[in-house]
Amino acid sequence: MATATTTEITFDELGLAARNHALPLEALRHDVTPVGLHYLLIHYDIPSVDAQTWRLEVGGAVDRPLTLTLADLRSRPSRTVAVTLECAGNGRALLAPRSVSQPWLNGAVGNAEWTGTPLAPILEEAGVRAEGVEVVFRGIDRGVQGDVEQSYERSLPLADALADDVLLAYAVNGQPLPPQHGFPLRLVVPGWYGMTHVKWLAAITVVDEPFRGWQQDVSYRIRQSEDEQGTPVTRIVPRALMVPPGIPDFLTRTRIVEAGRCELQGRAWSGWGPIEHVEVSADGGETWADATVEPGPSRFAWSSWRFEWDAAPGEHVLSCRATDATGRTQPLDAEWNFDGFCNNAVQRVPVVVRAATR
Ligand SMILES: Nc1nc2c(c(=O)[nH]1)N[C@H]1C(S)=C(S)[C@@H](COP(=O)(O)O)O[C@H]1N2
Ligand SMILES: [Mo]
Repeated sequence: MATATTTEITFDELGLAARNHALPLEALRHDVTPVGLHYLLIHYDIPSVDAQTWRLEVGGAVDRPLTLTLADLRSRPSRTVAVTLECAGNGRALLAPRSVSQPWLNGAVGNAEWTGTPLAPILEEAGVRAEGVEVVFRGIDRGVQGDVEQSYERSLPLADALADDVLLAYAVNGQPLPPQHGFPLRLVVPGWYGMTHVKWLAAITVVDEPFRGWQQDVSYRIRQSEDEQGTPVTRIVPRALMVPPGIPDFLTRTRIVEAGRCELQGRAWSGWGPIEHVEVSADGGETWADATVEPGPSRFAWSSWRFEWDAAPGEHVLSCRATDATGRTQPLDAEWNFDGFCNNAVQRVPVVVRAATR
């Protein structure tokens, strides 16, 4: 990935942004994100898959390779779980200098109900051999990235792949997966950044040495320069976002709010531990006060928060900050890295409060 030399967004970035949309922040109001409002990230093209001829191949270092149809998967025990998914590149465009890629501001998130069948029993049926160390998940989609032609592929250490909450999902919010979210089958790994949740799954392969594919070994690593090996991106670091209050200015999205009591609300999540508290600042991060937090329906679904703000006339910058049970929290200023991953610096929402008209 290249680093941008100007602050202006390029046409390449605009093209990516127009294909891969964010969650409109007002949609944080929905407990479960309606499918069309959930963010999207598609590296290459959305495959068009015939469910009749599609098969999932489970193989590699296993005793009994399996070939499964969609009907086979649907006839297995099913589970539905609410999971907050966030792209590891969320916040990338707010870094300076920024890496030239999908230029997310902060809306690359959604909270959906995924239905599928647990992965662990399938791996057990296939019989993972003693030499198996990782499991590689391959999507049908192909493209070129970093000058390398590739299928979209990511791996998980065996222990993480065998975790009880990892699903092979064929439905979202009670409907078959739509093409853009991975029809007919995707991986769901609660708590991990989006790149782990491989869509359009074609093959699951147990390997006897760490996977060195491009999306594993070159990308999705926190590094300060291109030559550095860096450390892998795994679980989601905490973030809180607010429903932008009042009404927006069309172009700048600056919020216009009437003076007086203003109820702020939003969501907060972390892949490392439950959200312990959310704080709100109305002075750009100088002073903070606690919001009321209500946990979500499952461990990896976002929590809700509320805060009564006494809006005084004038210009303000609103921020919110989440802290999880491990003590992880959000910085005021972004922590820069070469590819622009995991930027969970606090949201800044400029608001103009005008004297009440009534
Ligand atoms: N096969 C495949 N799986 C994929 C991707 C992809 O391009 N191809 N993108 C990944 C990334 S980077 C993210 S953030 C999530 C986005 O999931 P969504 O579009 O369903 O929100 O899917 C992941 N799974
Ligand atoms: Mo992503």
